Amino acid sequence: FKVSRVETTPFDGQKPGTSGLRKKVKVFVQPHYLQNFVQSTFNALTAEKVRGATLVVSGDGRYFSKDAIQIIIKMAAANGVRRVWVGQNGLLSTPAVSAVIRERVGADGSKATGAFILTASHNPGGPHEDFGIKYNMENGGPAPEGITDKIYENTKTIGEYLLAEDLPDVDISTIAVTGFEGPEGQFDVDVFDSASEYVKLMKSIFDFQSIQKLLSSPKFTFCYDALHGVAGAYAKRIFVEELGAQESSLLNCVPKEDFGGGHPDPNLTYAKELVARMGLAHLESQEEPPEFGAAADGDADRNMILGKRFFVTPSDSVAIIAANAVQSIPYFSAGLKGVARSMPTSAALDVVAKHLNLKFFEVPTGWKFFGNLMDAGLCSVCGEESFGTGSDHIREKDGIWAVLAWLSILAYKNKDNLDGDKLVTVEDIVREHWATYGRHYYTRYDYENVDSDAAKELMAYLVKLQSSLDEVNSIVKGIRSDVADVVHADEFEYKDPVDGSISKHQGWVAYRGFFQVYWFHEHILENAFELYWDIMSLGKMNVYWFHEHILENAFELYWDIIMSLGKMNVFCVFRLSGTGSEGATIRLYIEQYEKDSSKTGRQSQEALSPLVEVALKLSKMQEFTGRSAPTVIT
Ligand code: VG1
Ligand code: CO
Repeated sequence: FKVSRVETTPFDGQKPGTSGLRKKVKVFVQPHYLQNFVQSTFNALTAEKVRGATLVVSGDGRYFSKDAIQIIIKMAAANGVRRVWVGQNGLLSTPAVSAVIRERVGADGSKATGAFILTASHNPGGPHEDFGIKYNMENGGPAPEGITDKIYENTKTIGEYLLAEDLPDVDISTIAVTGFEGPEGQFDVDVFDSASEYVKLMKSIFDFQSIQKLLSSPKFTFCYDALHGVAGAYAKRIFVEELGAQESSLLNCVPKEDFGGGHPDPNLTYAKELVARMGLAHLESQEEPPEFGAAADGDADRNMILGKRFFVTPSDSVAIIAANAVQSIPYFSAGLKGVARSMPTSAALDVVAKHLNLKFFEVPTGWKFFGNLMDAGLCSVCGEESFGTGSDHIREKDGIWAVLAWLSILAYKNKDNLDGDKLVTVEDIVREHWATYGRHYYTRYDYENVDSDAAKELMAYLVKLQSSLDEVNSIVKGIRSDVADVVHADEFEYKDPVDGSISKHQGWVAYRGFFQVYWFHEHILENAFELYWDIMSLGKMNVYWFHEHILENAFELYWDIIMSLGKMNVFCVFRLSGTGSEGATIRLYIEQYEKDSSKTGRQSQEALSPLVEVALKLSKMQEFTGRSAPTVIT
């Protein structure tokens, strides 16, 4: 093949968001649009990551993926890439891409140094819906902000891209290696089985035999919904072929370009069929629901865990996995290196970290921030409130891994009980967890596709409010007298403890009940006040690291503060989504810790309604957005 230089001009708005560039398909199909982004990525990487390198290119199979793969192959060839690895039919889940980068060795001994993942994750697909692309690094994780910023800068000035125009389209439906001769030598496209690497990795982490025993017990019933995303390709291999589940326990497990017209987001709103099957919807005639149900998003990195007529919040899920990992999952038998969560995720994990004396980190939203901690050996299990859970086996969240983790816990808790009268259920495990650690009532309200300017104004209004807490509290008291004062509010800022990079404006957080803590600690430690303000100035959690060096007992003190009131007693968080493709999405996260085990059994919407009411009125949600209700509640 020959290499052509194609002239182009920049497009506005090619800034990667929380997880890559996501836009409507009609935007991506414009001539040069995808090409500009791909070339800008090549130009942002060091030469050895491109010339002579091995790249993975695949995704969740959504509409436009097949065309995009052929374009990227031709551009990779022209840019001097040596090999492109493609999952059969262009399918690889996001966690499988991460596993392939880290684990796969080509027939000639080659290893991949990066990947283009073609997905818009939980966003719908099809000609009128979303497409997306993101770049992952040699550790298998999403490109850090340093790289995504560079990519964005490049998109603003790009004038040409390289293309092997005469390279024929490669058949990606058949497993084979196809070689081509280019001006700089050989170029190969290696189409391989999408699942085998990933299945091998899962088998090395979990005790498949004990899970198989659980799944074959007549008392245990199971159901998995892939929402027509790429998870289907893995679910059949793992749950049915490896673990012996019935085929009929798989729902929507045939990957489709448009996800069957659905919204491939595993939550109580969009995973309708599963929710009904699990007895969580009010249907007239209802068969006995399965004991365990789970769903995945389009690219299979998210998970929703359900018990019979029971919803497990993602924030609880990661805490429960962390609390039980060492006993139940062979990969963790030597202990956890540490745990981490994103800022809006509830503090359920913090409490487990304290009890088990584990290193703990709080990072901004988005999986890229966990990678550094894992590479530095500081974190084994981590999660986000947005149905993302995972571990250091790869550098992405992992939907099927989370299901296998839960099945492992269930298998462990029932290991001597499979013939008994009653199995320990998902609900039993969660309630027992609350009884031990207390419960973090939690909810998230999403206002999707609101006017972008209105969303920015709302956030700016909140930032302005944070400097006049008296005003905030008079508003709060005017709404509900039973809600405690807000004692501090700020924008979350993160300093990466490994590379020192700083991420600002990561969401607006309001805290309650702080002064109590201060007064309490004043009596314990003279410099508590100082320390307390230092903690504030750095934004909650990553303080631990910092203060360890300043004050020996900072860690203890810090935990006392957290434990006495629960995560510095966060009340609400507002942030703007970075994954939407149209307008803006405002997310409101509400949390309340309840230590008293006699009070942990309430309905969460009811328990949180005073806080929700205050947060909505305080932010003037309806005034700014014109919305009287959220699009989705989780
Ligand atoms: C959302 C979630 C975030 C998650 C991100 C990518 O981002 O809130 O926790 O990491 O999606 O997940 P945002 O900026 O829209 O809130 V996925 O499965 O879409 O790759
Ligand atoms: Co996803």
